[in-house]
Amino acid sequence: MAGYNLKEVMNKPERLSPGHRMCAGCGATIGVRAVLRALHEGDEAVIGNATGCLEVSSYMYPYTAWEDSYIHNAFENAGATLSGVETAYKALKKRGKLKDDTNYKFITFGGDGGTYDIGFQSLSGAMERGHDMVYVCYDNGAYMNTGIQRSSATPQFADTTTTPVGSVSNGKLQPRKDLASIIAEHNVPYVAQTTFTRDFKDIHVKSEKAIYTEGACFLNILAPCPRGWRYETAEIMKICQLAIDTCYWPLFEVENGNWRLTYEPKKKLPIEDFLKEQGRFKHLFKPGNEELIVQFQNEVDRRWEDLLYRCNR
Ligand SMILES: Cc1ncc(C[n+]2csc(CCOP(=O)(O)OP(=O)(O)O)c2C)c(N)n1
Ligand code: SF4
Ligand SMILES: [Mg+2]
Repeated sequence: MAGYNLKEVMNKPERLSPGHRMCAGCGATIGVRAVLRALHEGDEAVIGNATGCLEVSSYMYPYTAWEDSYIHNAFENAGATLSGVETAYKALKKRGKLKDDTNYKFITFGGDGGTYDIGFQSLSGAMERGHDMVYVCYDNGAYMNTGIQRSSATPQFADTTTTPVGSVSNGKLQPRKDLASIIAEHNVPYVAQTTFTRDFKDIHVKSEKAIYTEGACFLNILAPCPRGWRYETAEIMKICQLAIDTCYWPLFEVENGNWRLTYEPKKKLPIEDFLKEQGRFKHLFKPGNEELIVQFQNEVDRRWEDLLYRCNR
């Protein structure tokens, strides 16, 4: 984006105010604040939020950290709730029943459990119907709020409370679902995968595109959870950089069916560099488990090659 200025973007008024009860350094809140900074001055948002850490900790009636209108909905229906609100807004506007001409944007946030798994049908329906809204998944790779249970976003071999590592188990059996690709197959105008880079430009540009592209748009944000991933809170930026430099979490966008890489590491790092920073993968580094890391690497490579092919590289 021409003219991106980190200082200017960071100095915009906060739309998720401090004082919420998320853990320090939680990727979910960093993601929400980054997305909402892409709203243009004067525009307002209606926020939908599936149950999860974000909702439980930012909105405890009668208290709220949200500066915009906010609807907490059940796990299953974040997509349906906001698509209904967006349709009602359009209908009222058409009938001239809105008092002012404020421009409203419709943004839903859901965790990976609420998005990849339980709310998947609702998300898929909203995307397929083409509502003018953005669905943002903050993917921390497990059901964190209820005690770190595995979801279909959890990476293979991760130690979670429902895939506990021990004498008979090496953690989760299956590799993670590739949700961004699945949503891209809905023929929506904009899908992107992002996380936190040093200058936050990637997430800012993609959020702005998603919010201001007409139609149903989807953002998938890798949002590390220091508690569930077991790393030192202050290391979040290092973790995100390793996620993209190992190609575990490639940065890409799909605009009207055209796939594009938005970051290509100068040197693709081995997956160990990402895994070794996190307690949930500690067992992979025990003697005798080398083959598991090879398996993880092979899956990362296979998906990366597939992405390069889609991007005509
Ligand atoms: C239908 C239903 N099942 C289970 C729950 C309990 N529950 C509340 S939050 C949560 C975890 C949410 O996980 P995720 O969507 O990944 O968000 P995170 O907590 O990781 O932010 C669960 C299982 C619920 N509220 N509703
Ligand atoms: S448990 Fe994880 S996702 Fe939940 S608030 Fe804490 S850091 Fe964030
Ligand atoms: Mg989660």
